[in-house]
Amino acid sequence: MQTQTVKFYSPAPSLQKEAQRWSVADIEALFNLPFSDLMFRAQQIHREHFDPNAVQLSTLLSIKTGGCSEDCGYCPQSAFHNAGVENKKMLDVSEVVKAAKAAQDAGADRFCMGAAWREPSEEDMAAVVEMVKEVRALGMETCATLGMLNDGQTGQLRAAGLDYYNHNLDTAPEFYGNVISTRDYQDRLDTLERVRKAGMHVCSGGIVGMGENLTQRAGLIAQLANMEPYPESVPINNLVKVEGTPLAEQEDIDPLDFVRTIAVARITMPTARVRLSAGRQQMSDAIQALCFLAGANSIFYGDQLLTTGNPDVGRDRKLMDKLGMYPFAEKH
Ligand code: SAM
Ligand code: DTB
Ligand code: SF4
Repeated sequence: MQTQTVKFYSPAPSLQKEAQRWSVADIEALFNLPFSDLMFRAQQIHREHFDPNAVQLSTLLSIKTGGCSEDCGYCPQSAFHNAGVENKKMLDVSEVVKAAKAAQDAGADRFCMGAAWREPSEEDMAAVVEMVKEVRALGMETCATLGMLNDGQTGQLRAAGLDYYNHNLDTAPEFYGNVISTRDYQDRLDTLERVRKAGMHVCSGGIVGMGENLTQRAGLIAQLANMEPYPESVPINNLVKVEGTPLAEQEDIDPLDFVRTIAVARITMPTARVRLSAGRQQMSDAIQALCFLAGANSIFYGDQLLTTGNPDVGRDRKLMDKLGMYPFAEKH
């Protein structure tokens, strides 16, 4: 299946309603609603903006794995930790295109290329630009997550046809220092602003279950929801605990608190694609179903995230069938 034009599946920023500023207290109050009330509000808002049974499918590929110079406490690819991830050189463009075609054949509409870099070098950029051009030529939406970018780099990626740039805020500003010390929160906000200025869609979210308290979880959502405009894609990751990382022994959060985070993201960012992201392999079908009910309408699709596992295509197809859900791109 090859198409020439690439459709944007997320509403353009101009379609987002007037900005609403959310205080952390407002968001905490949402988290504290009775579960059924929270779910009902999230469903109402979800149905105003989206087909509630359609799910957008993004496939991830790690184009450069391991040996990263940052010290992010959750990440198996950091050179500061010993998570047993083998350092690999960057994939060839042909390998990336092959993986993208396979993802497209399996039904994915967006292909996200991830690299374990603090920021890309000039040489890295030349290869990534080629990858973006070729993946886009397949008729897929393109996304990349390469670390911090300067203005020249955002321009290069936009010119190559990059649709989305993923750069997560990860957590609230107040909790950030507990997890990462090699770059600060403002660096992340600056990169996101450059991405936006260059005309690309923003994909930004975070991780729950790193030991943050409820106010800090609300603080992450407030940061995202108060961006003007807020991100078109919001990945909500449940921490994948990898042995050898500082967060390996972190206590699991109650799965219903994860569902609540999805619902609060949906309510505060009504037109965003809220992605039920890392952590699905460890999640029951029932909790995933609740996440969809809470307004999640996107997943990572394919048996691998970057270095850790994800449900395979067969399991996800079965889950979608069981729930009467379908890939967004197949019906729209
Ligand atoms: N190196 C680039 C960066 O950090 O921006 C891009 C890749 S990095 C792996 C992308 C995101 O993956 C991180 O910001 C984090 O939110 C998420 N991530 C990494 N390890 C994770 C884990 N163990 N569990 C959940 N999410 C994780
Ligand atoms: C995002 O928010 N989650 C993805 C993607 N963006 C790049 C990454 C999850 C990584 C999970 C750990 C791993 O597989 O290495
Ligand atoms: Fe490097 Fe990204 Fe992992 Fe941080 S999250 S250690 S920047 S790959």
